[in-house]
Amino acid sequence: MSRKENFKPYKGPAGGWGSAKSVTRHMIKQGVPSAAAELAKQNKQDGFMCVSCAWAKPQPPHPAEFCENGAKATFFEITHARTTPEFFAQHTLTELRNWSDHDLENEGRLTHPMRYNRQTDRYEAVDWSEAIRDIGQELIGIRARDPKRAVFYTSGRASLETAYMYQLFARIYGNNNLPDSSNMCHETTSVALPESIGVPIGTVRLEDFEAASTIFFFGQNVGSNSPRMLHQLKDAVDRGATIITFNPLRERGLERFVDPQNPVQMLTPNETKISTLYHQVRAGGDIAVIAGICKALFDLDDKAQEKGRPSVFDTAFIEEHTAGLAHFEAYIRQQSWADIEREGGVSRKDLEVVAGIYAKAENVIGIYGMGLTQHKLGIDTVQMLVNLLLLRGNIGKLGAGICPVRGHSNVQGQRTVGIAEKPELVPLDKLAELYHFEPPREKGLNTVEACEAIVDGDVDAFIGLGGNFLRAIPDRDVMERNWPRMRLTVQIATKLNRSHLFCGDVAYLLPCLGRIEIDRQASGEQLVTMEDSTGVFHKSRGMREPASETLRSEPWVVAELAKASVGEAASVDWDAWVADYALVRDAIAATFPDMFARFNERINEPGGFGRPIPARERIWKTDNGKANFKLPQALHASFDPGTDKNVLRLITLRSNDQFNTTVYGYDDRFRGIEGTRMVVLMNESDIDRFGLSEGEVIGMQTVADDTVDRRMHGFKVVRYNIPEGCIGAYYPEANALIPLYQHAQRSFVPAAKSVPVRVLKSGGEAR
Ligand SMILES: Nc1nc2c(c(=O)[nH]1)N[C@H]1C(S)=C(S)[C@@H](COP(=O)(O)OP(=O)(O)OC[C@H]3O[C@@H](n4cnc5c(=O)[nH]c(N)nc54)[C@H](O)[C@@H]3O)O[C@H]1N2
Ligand SMILES: Nc1nc2c(c(=O)[nH]1)N[C@H]1C(S)=C(S)[C@@H](COP(=O)(O)OP(=O)(O)OC[C@H]3O[C@@H](n4cnc5c(=O)[nH]c(N)nc54)[C@H](O)[C@@H]3O)O[C@H]1N2
Ligand SMILES: [Mo]
Repeated sequence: MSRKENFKPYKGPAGGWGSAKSVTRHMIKQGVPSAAAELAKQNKQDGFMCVSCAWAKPQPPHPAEFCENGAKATFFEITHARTTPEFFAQHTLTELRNWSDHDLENEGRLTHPMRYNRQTDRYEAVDWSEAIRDIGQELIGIRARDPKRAVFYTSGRASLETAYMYQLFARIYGNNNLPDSSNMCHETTSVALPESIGVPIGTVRLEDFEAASTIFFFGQNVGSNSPRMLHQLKDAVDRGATIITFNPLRERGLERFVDPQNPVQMLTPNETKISTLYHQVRAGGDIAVIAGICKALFDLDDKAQEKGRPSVFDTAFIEEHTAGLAHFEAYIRQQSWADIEREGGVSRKDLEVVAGIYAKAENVIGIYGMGLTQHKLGIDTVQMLVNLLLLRGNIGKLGAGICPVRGHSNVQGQRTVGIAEKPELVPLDKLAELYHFEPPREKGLNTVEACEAIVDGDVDAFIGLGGNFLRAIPDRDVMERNWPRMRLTVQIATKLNRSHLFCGDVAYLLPCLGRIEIDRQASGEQLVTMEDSTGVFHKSRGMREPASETLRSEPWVVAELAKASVGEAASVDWDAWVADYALVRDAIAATFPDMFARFNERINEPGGFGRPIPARERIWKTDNGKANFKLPQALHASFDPGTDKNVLRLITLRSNDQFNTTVYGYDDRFRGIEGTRMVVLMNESDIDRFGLSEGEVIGMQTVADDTVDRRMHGFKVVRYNIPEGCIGAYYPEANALIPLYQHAQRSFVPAAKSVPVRVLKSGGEAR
């Protein structure tokens, strides 16, 4: 398919008519011109929760509580297109491996359970009963050899009910090998925040946005990835709040917004300017930037002391609630401005202005995303942001707090109900008591470790509950080569993707219902539940007829696989659970009574119900019972020490036309890139320095410590406003460049936001 390519800066705001036009185009493309009924129910109490991002759902909702990208996600899921057994009869997997991510998923919804036939290199339709029996037998064989040789992956879309059943299945099987998409995402948060403030999740709720006077925005692209938050930001700005953004790219959603649902704003030239100050930090430079703000605060405080004025710090809060300030102060005072400016790429003067604003701000929220978590020192970076908030008591009061913006719609909730490779996070004794089996106590594999184990030949079975594992992980080429060495691969999915094109000896592709579809079981139509980014649980009820009669629900598939492989190993009434999901919710409540007591009753409250977040009440569930100031190990968070000027920091990015590996189209409107995703965004001075020209096609080679040669070709140079020494390319296209071992320390989140690379001219020599 040839597309018109175009690169020119986008002049419009986020939202606005561009958004309205894009929504209409995608609705027509997916053959669902009458999707208005679905959109009206999106993120509503009596409707379904959006399958796109996890942002909070306000109560009462806006009349239309969906955004451009949420609408695209809905159309893409309720599409009229179908990927049928006839389709698979026509195409070998070898052939399909030449298809793009977009073209694979654009074939539409999967309709039948399929088994791979290696002789014909094709998927062939199979009965559910046969598929389940065969997979069950394989799993029994592998379990007899060693139950630790199976991996149970989850992508963050599955409901709380499915996730609870799935983790129980894995544990009865005999391992904690429950890697999750959050291992590539906010696991950094889940390690950093407990050490600092004693909770694994953010402390901010929607009401805090109404009382915040200043909002820090670090490394999150709100206009593309959580656009509904623009409503809260616009309201905050309209009220006079200051938003200060740190991002290497000038992301349009953080600059200007026109509410596409506000007729007055749509018809008049009124845009809301979102960020008051916008600083283009170097990739991996946030520790330095925050250290600079803190340093300026200590200077301001010195001056206040000299003049006998009150401290700029919340000394009462620090005294009563925190530990480690003295060390932190000593560390900050030691850092030189020269180092801070070099590593962060933001000037002392600019950071002093930020510190001046912060010193006067009453209530401050710190928001962040993948720009902080996906670095070698991601944990240190998140903890630095917490340090900054703690200095002025900005955790545990109205209008303030830390706000990690989660990705998938239920990724946070899956962790809450037991999808975790870390056994200490799960009440295993409770599971033992409820289901009469001995849960495994040994730590399981996270995503990076699962990949390493597959490469080492230590995994026999991979079960994927949604997602596109092979496309989302680092070191794609290495992983695709090693994948077929497994005995059994099972993918439970709604749409065909590249992960389904690599098969173990025995391989199945099992199609399931999506969340927007009606889920009918013995006791009637079912609802499911999820947790949003702010720790609030919501119910979700499907409303559309299933894409095919042959689809089964995720709880059904999980229950059948469990029955066929470990049916006798514990006392779980899988059939009763599938017949009535309310019983699964009762089981969740019995397992996690602090969070889910009276689950079935409370889930009907308008707006759902929130889980307890002790740090919100200034109760610190840390080892020492305090909120802790933590010292970073270095001022830059990257693997690249930044000394060789020919090594660039590659940021892998999402466009405005994708949800992770699901590529809706090729237009990244906000960045002015149309018709292609194979681009590399470069600063003008780097283009000149390397003797390149705009539009030239180049390659990249990773600077790595091992012997694997990671290089990719075919990226078109686009002149872009990005700091010198930093370049951008799209995820997942560039993932073959990321080494598996380049992950955040301790959280194992792949360091996808500053991959050290060299530029290769088309001939191949490195520059
Ligand atoms: N429409 C849509 N919505 C989505 C998704 C999607 O793909 N499409 N994905 C979902 C998922 S799973 C997730 S996790 C979230 C992801 O949402 P985000 O957290 O927004 O993730 P990214 O788009 O990967 O990049 C975040 C931003 O970090 C900036 N950045 C890169 N490096 C640095 C750095 O070193 N410092 C700073 N300060 N900034 C940096 C980038 O320029 C970019 O603007 O969105 C979720 N929502
Ligand atoms: N370089 C780089 N790599 C990254 C990132 C990055 O920023 N840069 N981001 C990382 C992050 S934050 C994440 S979360 C991961 C994402 O990794 P994954 O969660 O594994 O990937 P997705 O692209 O979200 O998965 C899409 C597939 O999910 C299936 N699916 C969709 N809906 C359903 C459903 O309801 N049920 C089932 N069973 N299947 C469904 C469809 O088949 C679809 O093809 O990628 C990570 N990888
Ligand atoms: Mo994510």
